[in-house]
Amino acid sequence: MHVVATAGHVDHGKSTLVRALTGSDPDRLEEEHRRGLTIELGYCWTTLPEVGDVAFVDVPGHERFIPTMLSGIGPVPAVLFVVAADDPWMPQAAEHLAALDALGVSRGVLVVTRSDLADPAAALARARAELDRTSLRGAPAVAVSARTGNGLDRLRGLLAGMVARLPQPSPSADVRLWLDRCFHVRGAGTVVTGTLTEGTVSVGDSLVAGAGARLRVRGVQTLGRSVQTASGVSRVALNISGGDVTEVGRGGVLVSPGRWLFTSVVDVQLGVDAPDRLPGHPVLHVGATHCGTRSRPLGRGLARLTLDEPLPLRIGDRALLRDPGSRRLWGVVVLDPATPPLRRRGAARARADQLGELDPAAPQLARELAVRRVVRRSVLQRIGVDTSAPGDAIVEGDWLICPRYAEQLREKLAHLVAERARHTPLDPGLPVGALAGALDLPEPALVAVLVREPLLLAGGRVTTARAALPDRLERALAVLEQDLSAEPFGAPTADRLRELGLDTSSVAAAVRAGRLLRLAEGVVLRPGADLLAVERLAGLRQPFTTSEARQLLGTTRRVALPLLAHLDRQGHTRRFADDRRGVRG
Ligand SMILES: Nc1nc2c(ncn2[C@@H]2O[C@H](COP(=O)(O)OP(=O)(O)O)[C@@H](O)[C@H]2O)c(=O)[nH]1
Ligand SMILES: [Mg+2]
Repeated sequence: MHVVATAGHVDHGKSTLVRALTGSDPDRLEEEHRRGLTIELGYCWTTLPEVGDVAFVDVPGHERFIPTMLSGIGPVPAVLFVVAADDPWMPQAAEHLAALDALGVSRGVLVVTRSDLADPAAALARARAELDRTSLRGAPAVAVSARTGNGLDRLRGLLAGMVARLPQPSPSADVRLWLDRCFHVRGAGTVVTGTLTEGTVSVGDSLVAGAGARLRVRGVQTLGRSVQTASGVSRVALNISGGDVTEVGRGGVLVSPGRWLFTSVVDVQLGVDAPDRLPGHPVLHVGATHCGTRSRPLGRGLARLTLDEPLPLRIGDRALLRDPGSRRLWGVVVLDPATPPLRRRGAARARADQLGELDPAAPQLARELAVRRVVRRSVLQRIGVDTSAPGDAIVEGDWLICPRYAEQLREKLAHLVAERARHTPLDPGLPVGALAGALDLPEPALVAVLVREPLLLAGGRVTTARAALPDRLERALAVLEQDLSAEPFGAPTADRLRELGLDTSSVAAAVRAGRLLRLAEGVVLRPGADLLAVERLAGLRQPFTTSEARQLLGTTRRVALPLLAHLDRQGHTRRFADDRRGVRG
């Protein structure tokens, strides 16, 4: 299916043209008939040879219904621009065209209708000139009469040609359905309608409205027929149920669960036609909805908008800002729906520099990371960044760190740890939690993943492996290491430690620095001795007794008992009820 919206001044013949093309009346309301005026959006459809179903969203042309008109064209990328042959170029034609231009709508057909009433040449020339100044430049044009039917076949041909060239949306895309109508049907419950631009909705699906409200799709209709499933582009009517169904209404939005970020603060690029001084409270029109905003200029055609209500927005979304007072409107493109706060002086200027690096048409992970530095992968996905190929980014759980920023963090980390070692050589190293705070990282695990030689992580602290210990301690450790390389499980006795000048606090410092492995009070081996023990014990007949282990490792019970207990704790060995053990794996 294809969906095309109408546009043009009131009374220029839009609804009549849709009726002539489809055979049904887009004006459904009694009031619309009485006043001869479209008030609500109307929907009709027809079938064109070669291209299939084409649905029309017929919009009101009257100046009072501009928000409704914008909700009609918001999600629809193609337009039937209608002007009357017997009338001059009119204000709402200009206003509609400005809106289409601001939204970047480039697919359309220009129709000069009512051409049985006047020669269409002048109206055509004027409209042509107006369209050629906008995103609709070069749109094909035709003169018709809805009354006599003249030109309608040619119009059908142009329409078919236009919709055949529309991009094919992906049926697997995340669903975001802007609701343009909502009503209650006796027996069925709540029904909402909208233009599904991409993705697929099926009976039984869960959808989310706003922050958290979960709904179930009980029925799907498209073009008046009940279907199991509908994919964009489609006009759909959904019968929905669920606890929060009363929260849903016209101007609402239904989205795939977990795939969208509802945001209240967005940074946007302003169209070239934006006024130098933005009004403080422009109205944002996006999809089929609109909401109040507060605007803050960031400089160079960029602004931060704070929305009155959170909306599911993605990078690259096109929207309109409108000043209801002056009726001016201009386009915006969403650059960032997951913004950092601007607290410090000069933050807005720095932010503008960052935003200048981003490409809303094709967001790239590397650039997004360069700007955001540390960000959740799930957030990037929700705002429309493909994170499937993280490249040389640092990945830790859901977090991604920009590789260049990671280098800066590593330098800072090394500096902090070196400073600490200089100030308190007997108690070097810093806990990862404190380092996360100092480096402004959201989680200690992100510190751990940055640790690289010569730093090392031991017992939740980051230390420097060598050099950080005082010379006296280094010399003692060198002797001890020699002892232990000859007898890896011959832990030094209390006498030997005393002889080397290694008191309790020196031993503790060496353990913290990762230079000794502590098994129990006063029982230390070289780091890695535990893994060496596992390797040797695996060669024993399993399970083995404590005494078999002690003999194999050539050590005493003073060492063997805490060593085996350590291996149990580390999960290398398993202890059975009879006190024998087996090596795991
Ligand atoms: N003679 C003639 N009248 C038309 C034609 N198209 C529309 N009209 C009349 O123009 C008036 C406005 O039409 P309508 O479709 O409601 O305009 P809309 O406000 O743009 O939807 C109605 O009285 C129509 O009957 C046409 O091709 N020829
Ligand atoms: Mg109408």
